[in-house]
Amino acid sequence: MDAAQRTSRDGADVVVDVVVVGAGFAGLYLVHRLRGVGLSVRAVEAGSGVGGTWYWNRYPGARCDVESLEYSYSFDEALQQEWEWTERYAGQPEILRYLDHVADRFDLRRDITFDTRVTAARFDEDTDRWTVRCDTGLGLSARFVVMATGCLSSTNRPDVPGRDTFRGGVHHTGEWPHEGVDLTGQRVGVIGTGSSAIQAIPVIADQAAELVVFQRTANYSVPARNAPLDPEHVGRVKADYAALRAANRRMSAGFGGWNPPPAGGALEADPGDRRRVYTERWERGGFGFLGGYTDLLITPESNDTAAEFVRERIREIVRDPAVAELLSPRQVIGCKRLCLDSGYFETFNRPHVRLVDISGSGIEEITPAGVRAAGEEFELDVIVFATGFDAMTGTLLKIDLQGRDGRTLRDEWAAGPRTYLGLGVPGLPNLFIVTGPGSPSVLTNMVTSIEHHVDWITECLEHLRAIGCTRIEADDRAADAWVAYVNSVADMTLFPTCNSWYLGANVPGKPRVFMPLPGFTAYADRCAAVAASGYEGFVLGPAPAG
Ligand code: NA7
Repeated sequence: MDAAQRTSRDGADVVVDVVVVGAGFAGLYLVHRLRGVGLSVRAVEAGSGVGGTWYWNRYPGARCDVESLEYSYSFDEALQQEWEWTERYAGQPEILRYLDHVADRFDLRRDITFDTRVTAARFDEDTDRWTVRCDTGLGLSARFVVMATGCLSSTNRPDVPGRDTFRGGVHHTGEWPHEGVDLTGQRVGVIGTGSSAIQAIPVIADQAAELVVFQRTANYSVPARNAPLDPEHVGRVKADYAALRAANRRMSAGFGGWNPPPAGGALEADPGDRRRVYTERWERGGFGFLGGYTDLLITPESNDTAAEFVRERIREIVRDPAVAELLSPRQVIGCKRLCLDSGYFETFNRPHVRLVDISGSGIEEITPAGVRAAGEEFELDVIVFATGFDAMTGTLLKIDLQGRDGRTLRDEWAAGPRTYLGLGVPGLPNLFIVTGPGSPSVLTNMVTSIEHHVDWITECLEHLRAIGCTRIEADDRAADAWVAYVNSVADMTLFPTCNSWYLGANVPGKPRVFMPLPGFTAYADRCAAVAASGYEGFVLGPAPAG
């Protein structure tokens, strides 16, 4: 039965089987997939269009750091054959065009409500249904809610003294004005040197009269070597696209199935061979740099061989030795997400670009005229906050989610996110999270993880329908065991050794918990085993009486 034909429940404007929150890569595929198995679905999206991350992140130079032939849906052979990516790494406008195309091609927009933000949802134990409330007053009733809210969708705007006194323009990379910002001839300050800043800085430097970069922590970056795609390479991939997708699903990060395999442990190789491996991978560009050896994220001494190789390249590229030294990261390489760049370090050789070390006392103050830092005042016309996101949990916790017995997500996660498989939360029945904390998520090619989760959730809902169940909930003990497992895996790696957003360390007061689970393949096998066992670790409930 079509959603619109149903009688309203509890005064809800929309009554469906499933409410999906968000219309990015995950939300779009959910609408398509759930519809395909005969479930009625409504997606609610805060933006005026589809795209999620790629709708909001329009800063200069915004580009994906996973190759376009891999960072794309695999669920439809005709789609992946017909879409023509132009570059090795797609820029934001091209990815948004792709997602618009997907929305049109599969007629998804008719089941998406735009310009509407979900503010609250409450589970009714008598009916096993959620009531969902939105900022526009829209109310929805659904058996299931799927949070396709993205991992990097709540911006982190540090509470710097005087932040609102600045007379010029202030923009965050993650909420960049859609009409663009003309930085020609402007004095621009960029706060932050994460992935967004590293992509934006060379492009901003081309436009600005002066560029001041405020760096709290130096970051590793390897060349992207972005270029137009070679038609022969595309032809070879498309001749057997399924093989690449299958190979990627057996990779621990869900991509890179075409890269040469690692050459064993880094310390087992002699220094000459190691240098050759790093040089080849540096020249090829991309994340494959960290795939040279198996132990780079396990053994500190191995990691340091790769880290030192990058520091050498920085010293080679940057002419001023003092600036090169400041740009040279000291933490474990790969501990914070590795960045890919197009001329980042080279930009600091330009006479109008200045690097300011704020590792000591941070940004001291924002004044009407600019920024005070490192004991100096910098007069600026525009300040760019490239300060990242309240990652993985921020957006979920902004929504007032209340499950059974008054249990709320905010209470459940007060000490850090607690999920089972990253998919379900105890106390919140019939609610699923796509690429949630406790799943490989941001450590992988997001599209691989999204497709995996959407398929798993869809098959789960089909199963519940087949056996006549109206309720599924992650078991408390299963969630505790899962959190312990995620921590134990993370503790085997070097990930917990630095202040990354994976740990929530970038947001003051956020519980310090390593949120994603390293290793896509083992995780996918575990999810398959859980499904095959009849959803072990979840409690399945019968239909409520009446
Ligand atoms: P990131 O990677 O979180 O980077 C944010 C940057 O902003 C980073 O250099 C931070 O320094 C810096 N930062 C954050 N807060 C402050 C304050 N208060 N003062 C000064 N500097 C600050 O976000 P991005 O948007 O670049 O990238 C996010 C992901 O998007 C990326 O990993 C890819 O997956 C795509 P810090 O290192 O914390 O000292």
